[in-house]
Amino acid sequence: MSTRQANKSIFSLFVIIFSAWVGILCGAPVSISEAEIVAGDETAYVKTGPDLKVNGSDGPVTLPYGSRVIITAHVNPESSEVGLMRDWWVVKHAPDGWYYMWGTGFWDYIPDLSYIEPTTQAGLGFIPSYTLFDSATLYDLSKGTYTYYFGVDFCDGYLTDDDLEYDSVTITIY
Ligand SMILES: [Ca+2]
Repeated sequence: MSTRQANKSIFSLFVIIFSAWVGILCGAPVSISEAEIVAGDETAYVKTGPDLKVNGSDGPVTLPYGSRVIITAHVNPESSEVGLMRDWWVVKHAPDGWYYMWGTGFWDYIPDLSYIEPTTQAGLGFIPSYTLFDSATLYDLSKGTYTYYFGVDFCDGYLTDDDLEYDSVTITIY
């Protein structure tokens, strides 16, 4: 299993755990196989769903400290999905833990993914490129490994595997 696949699996595992938690609260059945399908469907998903890149690459990327790092998000929804309301999730796992993005460019530390809130709730549309992070205008990433996640799912304020599509990119600073 590659690092990318492993990281996606970790994220899926959190989705499964969180889905189970939501399912318990809502009394809804939870299908683990659905999350596994999402995790294993990267090719189709990348073409039509959210996409993340670091310095234009799908990664993983390894760079020395002080290198310029630009992380961009793209969305290419299927035509049948344009306009559908979705929760939009932007999350990163940094060396010191999990963060989610709220508003534009503000990150909040969270103890685990059960504290996550949607970055926004909006209809799906085509986004050619949106800069989530640029070290030239913000700060240099400290040494360590970071994995950024960007995804959309059914619009209910919770991160579940309902219609979940996401991408991730990993960057290591040494
Ligand atoms: Ca949701």
